[in-house]
Amino acid sequence: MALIKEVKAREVLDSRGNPTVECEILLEDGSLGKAMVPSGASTGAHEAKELRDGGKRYLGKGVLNAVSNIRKAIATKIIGREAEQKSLDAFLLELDGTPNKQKLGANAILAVSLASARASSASERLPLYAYLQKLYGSSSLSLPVPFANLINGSRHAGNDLAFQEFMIVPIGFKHFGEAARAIVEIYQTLKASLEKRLGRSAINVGDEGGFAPPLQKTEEALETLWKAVQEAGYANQVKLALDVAATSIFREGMYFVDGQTLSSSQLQDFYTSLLSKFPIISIEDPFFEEDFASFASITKQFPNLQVVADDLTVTNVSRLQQAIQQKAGNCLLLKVNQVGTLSESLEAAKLALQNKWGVMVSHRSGETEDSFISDLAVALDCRQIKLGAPCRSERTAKYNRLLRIEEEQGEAAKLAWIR
Ligand code: 2PG
Ligand code: MG
Repeated sequence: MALIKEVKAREVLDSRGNPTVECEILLEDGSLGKAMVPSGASTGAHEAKELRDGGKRYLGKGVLNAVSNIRKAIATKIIGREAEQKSLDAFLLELDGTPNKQKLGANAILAVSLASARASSASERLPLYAYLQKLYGSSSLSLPVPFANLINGSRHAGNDLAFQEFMIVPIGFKHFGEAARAIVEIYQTLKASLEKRLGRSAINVGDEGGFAPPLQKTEEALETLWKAVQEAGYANQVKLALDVAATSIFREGMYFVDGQTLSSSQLQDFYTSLLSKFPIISIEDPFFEEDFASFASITKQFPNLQVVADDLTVTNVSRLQQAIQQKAGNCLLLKVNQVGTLSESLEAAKLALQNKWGVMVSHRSGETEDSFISDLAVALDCRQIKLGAPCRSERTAKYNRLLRIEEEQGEAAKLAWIR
């Protein structure tokens, strides 16, 4: 295994125009790896700490301290070490020494962790997904079913929708390319129908490239979305999914939805009614991030529903263990920057899959052109990825990477749905 020769870091910009960290690692055999770190808006309280500079520069959002931590505290200690992922990540944790990576910053640590993985894949002359597959130890690869967020609400948009993400899930296809095509055709059909009905301002897009129309009610958004699916001719091959991001609508024990104030059991009734009207197969973060009991209740009530834990579990093994024990959900949302190293993300995925939970690899609302997560989803063989609308380059970067992987895999490429 090659030794680390050089480590560079810099401040670059993410898709919301905020600074983020980029790291480059050069190995002694000449292999180079580069990675950029994403950033959330509806972040979970238990996520690893993203270090921001504060002060006036970039309205407090600069990441020069994180960059300097890579250049000084980290680079000096890892140059000359082997780029072996597990031991490197463990060493980074040790260097930081805090439970939530607040000393060096999860953004600094993750940039190094991912850049090193890329450098190692180059060193082994493997495509990133094949290197990650080896690292993770999965016996097969697959192209993931893309969860495409076509209507944005809540903290990702300037409209009044209470729920954050209204997604389509193309489950009836053999190839990723066909699924991507269906998503695009539905997206364009939705665009035309929104413009016709609500005017041009309805086709402005939110943070994840989905439309942010001036709709108020959850049902209205679902109806509009489902009509577009039907109109585009895909009703038999496409289902719907939600990310409620319920912590964003939770205050003092109650949920604020569509002009109503709901208790958790009333919110569960609301989901029951939505499930009876629309072909929804997956709901993410249906309740507040500490409410394991309500997650367990909805998981029990709807055995065929995928209940995805995001802010609840934050890609963290001990939070996930708690959720598994309490049967609070049945699918882990996996976001590498929630936990801050590649190795910890892989451990979380392993724990989920061993316990018959699903795993959905996910982007963040603040993204970059880095498509690492596409390779990761293929490598884990987890069969699901959340990557926003097929619009805006930080989103299409992930779709396009998957299209390239599918081409590279040829006949061996398979797109499969698990539930
Ligand atoms: C989520 C994500 C990504 P954010 O809640 O799942 O869609 O949003 O990155 O803002 O946390
Ligand atoms: Mg979420």
